[in-house]
Formats: sequence, structure tokens, C-alpha cells
Amino acid sequence: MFVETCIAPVNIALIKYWGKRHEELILPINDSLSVTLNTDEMCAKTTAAASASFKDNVMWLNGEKVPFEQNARLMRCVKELQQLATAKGKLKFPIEWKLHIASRNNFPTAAGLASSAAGYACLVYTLAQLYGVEKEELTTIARQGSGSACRSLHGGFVRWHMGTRNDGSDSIGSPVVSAEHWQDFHIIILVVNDSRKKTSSTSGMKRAVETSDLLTHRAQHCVPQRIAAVIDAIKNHDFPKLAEITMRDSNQFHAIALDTFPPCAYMNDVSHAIVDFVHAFNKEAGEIKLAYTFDAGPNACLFLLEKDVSAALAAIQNSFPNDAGDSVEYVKGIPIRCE
Ligand code: 2P0
Repeated sequence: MFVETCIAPVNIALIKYWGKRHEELILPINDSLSVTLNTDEMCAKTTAAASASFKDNVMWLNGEKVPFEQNARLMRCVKELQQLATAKGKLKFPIEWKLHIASRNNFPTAAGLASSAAGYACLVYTLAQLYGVEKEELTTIARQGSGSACRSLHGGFVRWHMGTRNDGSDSIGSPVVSAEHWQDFHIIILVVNDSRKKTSSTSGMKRAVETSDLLTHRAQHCVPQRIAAVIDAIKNHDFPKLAEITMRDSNQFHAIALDTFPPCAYMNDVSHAIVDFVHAFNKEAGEIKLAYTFDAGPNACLFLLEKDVSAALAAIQNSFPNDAGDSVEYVKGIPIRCE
């Protein structure tokens, strides 16, 4: 039997991916840019084994058996890795050997915090180790599991290039700077308690492509400029510039969600209170020290510099006390360094 175990972290987008130009290959309509969290507290962990004695391919996710061969995205990743290993002559065992894969997220999947990104990045990297191809370009394979997964294979700030080729070979994730470039860049996750079921990212973005005019405007006219400007801000350690671009892009992404027909409302009242809180905090400080971004759910990710973490956490605790009753939403701060 051959066995490998790996971990992969969550990434949070500053410039969002929202909309595909090819559903199966998962090719996006715009570039996106994210930061990968440097923490073991929020990551996926996967163990993959291949053996002559396994009768079937089996997968467990957080301890529960889940479909394997019926999962088209999973099968696509496995097949791509097997083809790569065969082409490179790196197989240590017969390609016919079945796989057993067990994957876990150590953060609440219900919180909707980019679990598929870390999950597919981890799955692809673990299988690549098993097949001996871990040094090859893997982001194009992880992308076919879940688009945002291609950004979790690198540390630090990562750009997912939309690419122009029809086969997706140039739709890759690559680091913008070295992973150690911005050591005092921090993130605080505010977990807003929300049990309401929301539209999944996959179907929400599909509906947006079909119905939102604002989506086309953003992809063509706003994202290219924002990507260039945010890379410039990262290279120059210009936090206020990065913060403004991030907040504007988050706001526009949620405007697109509402411009979708029927609309998707991912943020809730607490999310909007967090937006107001951040702007008030920055006004009080006289400069932009804090930035928010929201994904396809109500939880907030705040970006800030290390020197401002304790003041921000104190202000958060003051504005959003944690001791509210069961039915009331709450906010929790987790400082995490990104590098
Ligand atoms: C992002 N999100 O850039 C954006 C912002 C959510 C909001 O990437 O269909 O789960 O599997 O490619 O990767 C979530 O999309 O969607 C996402 P699929 P995925 O982080």
C-alpha cells in the first residue's frame, strides 16, 4: 500500500472570482487575487492511499462516506493526475489500483469559509504526492475541482489568471510576490452566526452570468484595473490603497449578487453593521487601517496590519459583544498572520 497525507490552507479573495466562461473546465470570466492564510487553524487535511487490495474507490469527507465515481469534478482531478503521472513515467504502482481518500476541514463548513478551495487544493496535492508528480504544475488541475482551489496551492498573495486558451492550460494560479513579502499583514475572521441556507457559489455565479449586466461591466472594465492597482499596492506595502480596492470589490461583488435575477442576498444585517463599523473605525483613525471583504455568505474577513490588531479587536468586542443569546448572531475575532 502507498499512503500520503498533506494539509492545504484557506485563501481569501481581495478581488473576487465570480462567473465562468466554461462550466466543466472551470474557466473564469475575470482574473482574481487572494491571500493564503498562514495557519494550521483553518485548513484541509487529506490522506490518500492506493492498494492492490482495495475493491472500489472510496472517499470520506469529515468522517462521512461521499460519492466518488459519481462526482464529476473529483473524477476529473483524479484522471488528470493519473494522465500526468503516466506521461511523466512517475507511477510507483499500477494505475488501476483503487484509491481510498479521507479529507477533513478543521473549521466549520457551515461557516461557509472557502472550504472547497482548501479541500480541492489539498486533495490534488495529496494525490500528486501519491502519484509522484507533486513538482508539476497542479493549479490547472485543482481549478477543475473548484475554481478558487487553484489559489490555495501557493502561499502569500496569489493571482488566478483567467487565461485565454479554450483548453484552460493558461488559467493558472501564481504568486504575485514571495510568500514572505508582507509579514505584518493580518486577517481577522468575524464569524456571523447564520443558519439560513444560501445559494451555492457555483449556482449563484451561473445565474449571475445569465442575468446580471453589472457582472459583465465589472469583469471587463473594473477588474483589470483593480488587479493592476492591488498588485502595485502589495509590492509597495501600501495598505490604505489595498484596503480601498478590496472593500470596493467586495461591495461590487455583492451588488452583482443583488443584480442577479432572482437575486442572491449573501450579506445579512450583521454583515452590513460590520461594514459600517469598519468605515467608522477608519474615520476615527483618520486613515484606512481596516478593510472588510465578504464571500458568498454573511461572514466578514477583515484585513489589517499587525500594529492595529489589538485596537481593532477591542473595538470589535465593544461593538459586537459575544454574549448575546442563542438566537442572536455573534461575531468572533481570530487574528491570523498571512505570509
Ligand atoms: C472567490 N468565491 O474569489 C469567490 C468570492 C466566493 C465569493 O471562489 O464553482 O467554490 O467550485 O468554481 O471556487 C467560490 O467559488 O466555485 C469563490 P466553483 P468556488 O473566492
